[in-house]
Amino acid sequence: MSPKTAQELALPVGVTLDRFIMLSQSAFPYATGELSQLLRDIALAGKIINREINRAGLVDIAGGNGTDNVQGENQQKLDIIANIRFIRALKNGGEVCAILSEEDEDIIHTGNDHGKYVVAMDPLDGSSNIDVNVSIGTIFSIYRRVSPIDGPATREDFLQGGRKQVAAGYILYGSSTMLVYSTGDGVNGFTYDHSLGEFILSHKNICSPQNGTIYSVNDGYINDYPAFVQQYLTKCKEKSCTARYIGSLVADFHRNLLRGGVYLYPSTKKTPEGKLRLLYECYPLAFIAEKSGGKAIDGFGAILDIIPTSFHQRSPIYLGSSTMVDDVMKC
Ligand code: FDP
Repeated sequence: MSPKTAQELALPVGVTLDRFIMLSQSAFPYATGELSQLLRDIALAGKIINREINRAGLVDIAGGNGTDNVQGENQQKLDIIANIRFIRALKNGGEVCAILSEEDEDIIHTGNDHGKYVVAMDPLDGSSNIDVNVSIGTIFSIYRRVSPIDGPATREDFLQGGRKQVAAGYILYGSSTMLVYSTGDGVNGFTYDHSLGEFILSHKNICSPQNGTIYSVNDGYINDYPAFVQQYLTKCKEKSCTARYIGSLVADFHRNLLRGGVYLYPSTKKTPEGKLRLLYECYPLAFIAEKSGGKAIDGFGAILDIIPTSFHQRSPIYLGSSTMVDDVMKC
């Protein structure tokens, strides 16, 4: 066996998230560093939640808490923990004046009225998968506030519309933990290295495949879907496309983003407005989809063009590879 070179013995670790954020910021001479700090705060919260999730089977933090959230859904203990962890990290960071969370009815004021940003988030998405050790995620969306600095944040800060997001992303707690985000200029993915406690750039400039073969939908509700969706799904089956549905939005979206595919959550008879929440599920993932070259629609037009009217409003969504989303639209 030939001896390894010094380079082979000590392979570079790669670019850490911190370094990447710093390098990206230096490309904008007038950047103040506040958005950079905010992204670091989100990464920190993600690391803490990752730790909690990893020991969920060992300590009493798995399972339902016996309470309902604002949507009337059963809260899992980890939903509550993730919510608290995120709010605390964003409050301590100081850049965010207010937060909107899936778990809370109204705006959460952080007390940092000088903060320029507001964050809408789903701290732990796919909660029905927590107990069975299946991938779950965090989704976040960042806006520059429109209300005057040094006063309290207002509804308008959160109801600006998806095109006004300055950054968005998700953290996937899967076979490895990944942070994927965009500040509008490309989409980048970072894998968490537990031993270093750092997110390392692993997926540079992610480009959504233009087409794919995967369709992700809850097939059990097919009879409740609108006719055009039933028609599209019949076509997928005729073409022997691959059905993949984890039932965890971040995981399903992430797989399709890397492999090529479409995720569908249409309106149903039970949920005529769709199930997924516009502000902290649809907008951020639509932002990532578009910035990576994919598409996201509600069946009529782009998700990002929907004018929001309330914090917890829902929307049908079809998102992923552009050709596949176009095909849904054609139906
Ligand atoms: P969950 O209810 O487990 O939180 O956002 C809600 C969500 O999960 C998505 O993550 C997931 O894609 C979808 O709902 C699953 O809904 P169905 O069980 O109705 O398919």
